[in-house]
Amino acid sequence: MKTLVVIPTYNERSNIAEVIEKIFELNINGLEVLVVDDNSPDGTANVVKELTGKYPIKLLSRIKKEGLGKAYVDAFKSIIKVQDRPDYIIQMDADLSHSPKNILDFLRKIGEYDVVLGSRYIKGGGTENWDPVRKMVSRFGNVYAQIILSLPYKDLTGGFKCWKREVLEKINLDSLSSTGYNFQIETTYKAHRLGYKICEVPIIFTERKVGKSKFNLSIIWESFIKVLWLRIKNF
Ligand SMILES: Nc1nc2c(ncn2[C@@H]2O[C@H](COP(=O)(O)OP(=O)(O)OP(=O)(O)O)[C@@H](O)[C@H]2O)c(=O)[nH]1
Ligand SMILES: [Mg+2]
Repeated sequence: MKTLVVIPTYNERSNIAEVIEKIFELNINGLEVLVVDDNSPDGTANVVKELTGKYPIKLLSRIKKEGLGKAYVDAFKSIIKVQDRPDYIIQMDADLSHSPKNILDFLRKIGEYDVVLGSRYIKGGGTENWDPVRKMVSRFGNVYAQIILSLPYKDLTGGFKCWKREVLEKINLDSLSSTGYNFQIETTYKAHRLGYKICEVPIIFTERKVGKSKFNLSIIWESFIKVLWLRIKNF
């Protein structure tokens, strides 16, 4: 089975090498990495290029920063287009907030399910070193999306997920409108509506130690509006 770990990056020069090394330390057969970089001014792409001789890594370089959602859509489109397509696609942040070891948990479950969500809000999951405001925003955002969209999953905004390729082929990627983290809610919602089997596995999300957060108010605002819009469109 082939697994592709997709990592979006914007100014992650100080994190990207470590996360890639930790992923390959797991020695998972048939695993490759695709980094989607939005022309990071700090030269993240150069670090990735240097590692391509050592590990099976590909780099998708985008012209400019357009948000996490757009970066993932481009990556997914390029993945399902090629001949030698992966069976499983994992989404993961570059900043070491996601523990590479959880990839093993995802792969254990993905045979039985179509989508596996890394979840901070089920038993065994959690966050480390998050300030109380960030915790509250995340908790509220999840409960809000869960209620408005009638979804049974506890963590809808997380960015550590595993897909069977077929699901990404069935979701109309051009119909996804989220640029920020709402992308995570929107894709899970679409998979759920298509009837795919989704489960959650616990993860501990650790606040980034280096690099700058891209979290901002417009991301919260986008989610608030777009979740309502998704509901209205699908009544
Ligand atoms: N390609 C690309 N990657 C992005 C963009 N925005 C964020 N990312 C990446 O997406 C991942 C998640 O972004 P973060 O800034 O870590 O968001 P967060 O985890 O909610 O916030 P902090 O961990 O508090 O910084 C990281 O790997 C970022 O580098 C973007 O516009 N384009
Ligand atoms: Mg982060």
